[in-house]
Amino acid sequence: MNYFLSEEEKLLVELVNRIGRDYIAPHALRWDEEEAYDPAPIRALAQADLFGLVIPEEYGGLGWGTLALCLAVEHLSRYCPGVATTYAASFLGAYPILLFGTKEQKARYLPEVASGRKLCAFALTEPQAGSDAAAIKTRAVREGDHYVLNGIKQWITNGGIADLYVIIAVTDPRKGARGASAFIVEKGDPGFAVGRQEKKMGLRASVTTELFFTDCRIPKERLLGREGLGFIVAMRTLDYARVGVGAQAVGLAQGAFERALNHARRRVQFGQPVYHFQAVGHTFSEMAMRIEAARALVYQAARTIDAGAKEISGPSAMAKAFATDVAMWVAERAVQMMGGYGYMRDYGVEKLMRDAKCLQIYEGTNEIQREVLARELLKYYREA
Ligand code: COS
Repeated sequence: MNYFLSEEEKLLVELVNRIGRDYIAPHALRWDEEEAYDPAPIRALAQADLFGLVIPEEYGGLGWGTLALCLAVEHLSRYCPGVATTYAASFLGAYPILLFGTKEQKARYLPEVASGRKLCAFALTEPQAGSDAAAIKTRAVREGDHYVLNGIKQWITNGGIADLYVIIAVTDPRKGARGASAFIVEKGDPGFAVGRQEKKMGLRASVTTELFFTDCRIPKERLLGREGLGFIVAMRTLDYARVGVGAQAVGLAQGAFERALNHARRRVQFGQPVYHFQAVGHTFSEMAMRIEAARALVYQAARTIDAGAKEISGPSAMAKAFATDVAMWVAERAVQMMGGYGYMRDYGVEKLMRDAKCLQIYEGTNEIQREVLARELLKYYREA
C-alpha cells in the first residue's frame, strides 16, 4: 500500500526504525521479563528531537503534527509497544498544555517537553472513576494564591518517571462534569507522592503507578484554562491522543505479522513451509487486509486532525477502537500461526498478544469508543 508519505515523513520512519533496531529490539524481551523501565530508548528519541513532533517551533518543537506522531508511535511499537507507551503517554500529558495552556504556561513548560528533558503524564482515572470520568473525587480547593489538592489517581502511565503531571480534579462538587478543572503538578511539589509500580499483563517496559495528593499546594498559575473546564480539557486531550493508540496498535499488529510470517515461510511440516498450506496462507491474507484497513483509518483520522477539523471525536474513536481490535486479533493469530513457538516466551509474539490487550482498554475502553461514536453519529446524520 502506498500512503503517499512525504520525503520528511519517510525519513522520520527510517529514523524511528533505526532507534528501534539499535535501542529497543535487543532488550524488549528482557524489559518484559523484568518489568523494567529503561530510559535509554527515551534518551535516544529525545536526542533525535522526536519529543518535539507536535510542539510548535516557537516552543522548541518541530511543529509537525498528529500524523508524524502516529508514524513515530507506530514504528516504535513494531519493536516494543511498551516503549511506545512511555513515549505516547508523554504527549498525552503535554496535549492539555498545548491545547489549553496560556502563553506563559506554554513558554515555561513546552520547550523542556519538546527537548525530551521532561516527561509528562496525564492523570484522570481514580479507583472509582474510570469510564465514568465525571465521577472523579480528587479535590482542588482555592486558598489565596494557591490550590490545595487532595485525592488519589490510579493507573497513571509514567508515574514517577514524569516531571510534569496534568491532574483533573474537582473544584465545584455541585456541578458534576462542569465542576472539574485541570492543573499542572510538578515532580517534587509538596504533598505529591508516587505509589508502587503496578504489575501488568503487558506493556511491562512502561511504568504505571498511583499518585497521591495530600494537601498538595500548587500556585494558582498552574490552573489550565479556567475553573470548570477540566472535563473538556480531558475529553479534548483524549480526542487528540486516542488516534495515537490506534497507531500503536497498527505497529504492534505489523510486528506480530512480520514475526509470524518469518516463521511460517521457514517452518517445514509435511515436506513444505507451513505458509503454503491454504489455512495458513489465507490467515496471513486476512491479517494483512485488516492491518492495512486499520492503518488507512488511523492515518486518515490523523490527517483529519492535522487539517484542523473541529469534529475529531468520531474519527479518533473509530481509529482507536478498530485498530486496537485488529491488533488483538492479529496478535492472537500470530501466536496460532507459530504454534508452540508462538506460545513460548522466547519468540516475542505472546508478549505482543499480552501488550495488545491493554490497547483495547486504556485511553477509554473500546466500549467507550463505540459510545462516543454512537453519539457522534446522531450529530452527523441528522434526521431526514
Ligand atoms: N470535546 C469537548 N467537549 C466534550 C467532549 C469532547 N470530546 N466530550 C464531552 N464534552 C463535553 C460535553 O459537551 C458536555 O458539556 P456541557 O456540560 O457543556 O454540555 C460535558 O463535556 C459532559 O459530557 P457528557 O455529558 O457527554 O459526559 P458523560 O459523563 O456522559 O461522559 C464519556 C462521556 C463516557 C464519553 C466520557 O466520560 C469518557 O470519555 N469516558 C472515558 C474516559 C477515559 O477515556 N478514561 C481513560 C483514562 S484517561 S487515559
